[in-house]
Amino acid sequence: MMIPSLLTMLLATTGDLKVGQFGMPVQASEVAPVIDNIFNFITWICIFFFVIIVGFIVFFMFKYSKPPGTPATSNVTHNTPIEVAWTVLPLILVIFIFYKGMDGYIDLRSAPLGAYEVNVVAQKWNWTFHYKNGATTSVLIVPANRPVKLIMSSQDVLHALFIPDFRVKQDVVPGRITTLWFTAIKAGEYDLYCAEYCGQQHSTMLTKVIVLDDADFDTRITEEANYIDKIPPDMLYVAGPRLYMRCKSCHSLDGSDMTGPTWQGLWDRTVDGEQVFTDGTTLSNLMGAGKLFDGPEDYVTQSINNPQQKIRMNYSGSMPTFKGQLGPLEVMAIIDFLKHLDKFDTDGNPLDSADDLATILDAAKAAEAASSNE
Ligand code: HEC
Ligand SMILES: [Cu+2]
Repeated sequence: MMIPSLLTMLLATTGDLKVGQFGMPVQASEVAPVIDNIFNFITWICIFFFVIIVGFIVFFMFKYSKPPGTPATSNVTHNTPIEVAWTVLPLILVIFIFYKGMDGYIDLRSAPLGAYEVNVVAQKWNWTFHYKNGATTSVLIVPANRPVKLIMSSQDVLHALFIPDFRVKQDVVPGRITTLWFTAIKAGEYDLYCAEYCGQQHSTMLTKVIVLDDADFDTRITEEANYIDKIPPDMLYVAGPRLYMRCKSCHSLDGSDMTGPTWQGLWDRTVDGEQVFTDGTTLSNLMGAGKLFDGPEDYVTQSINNPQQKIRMNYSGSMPTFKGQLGPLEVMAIIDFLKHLDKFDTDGNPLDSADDLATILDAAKAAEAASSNE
């Protein structure tokens, strides 16, 4: 019947979720079909009038074609019924479209009371999601079939949070709080993008929304809140790859220069105090008891919490602060990761499976379950 919907049906991959017409992705939120209906309605009106108008143009082109040189014969003045029809009918259509659009928009703007709230911080070039129980993640984890409200702000420039499968998008503006809400209807993984060009690595602001059923959600979010406490203290570096997700748009592990200096060899350089700063000072002269930096650990900590304090020669001061976003234990884990980079490949994957965070957390969970069963 309809070619576009047939095509999207053939391309559909996600279980029993309905796929939108005209190449739209799956409808994975409550509001998605509402948005699609009005979008489809407008598109079908366009197709309808396009076919009629272009059809008549082509038809008349042949029907009234005359040999060159024939004098024009038309003496049409005006036709009141036709003019009233082409004014009133579109007016009704447009008012209807406005009404549907406004109605949906008002719904989209006001989250229902009791929605599950997640605070969102956008910065160049990643997302951080903060939950009520203290958990912080770089993917958005939400419960299914329950309204979720995102309370969003930006640390630097204009970003926009966009979840195509949910049909929601909202600008994230520095110095302002914007909100967005949705109800996801099915457990699964969906893409989340930044939809506002926000600088060189804009395209890396791509992450996932993980929708979980209620019980799974509660367990997962509790685990997220205290995952770092579950890591044996002498192995904090295993949290490195996970934390590095927030840094990798600017820092490489393979020695290549990006917006920021590579982390390869960073620890050794820092211990030796080799770094030279834009004001001409050198780290070795600034480090030691009573000086600006207490030692290499303190230098890295201050570089994370107050990056503008000393800026490395030949780099810009474009690193955002992570103060308040990374807890003390997380900063320690990053330092430990820098000390143990030899245990990881240049993408940040552990070389030895014993250093895999997920494995360690699973083991900790199993041990906990075993001890509570006794
Ligand atoms: C938007 C890009 C960007 C992001 C994201 C970023 N940094 Fe940086 N970082 C820089 C730049 C640029 C510098 C060099 C200028 C300076 O010293 O502030 C830098 C410098 C550093 C330094 C000092 C490096 C040295 O060689 O002395 C450390 C440590 C550091 N960053 C850690 C982090 C950590 C940890 C994260 C993630 C939690 C992170 N950065 C995320 C851009 C970034
Ligand atoms: Cu962005």
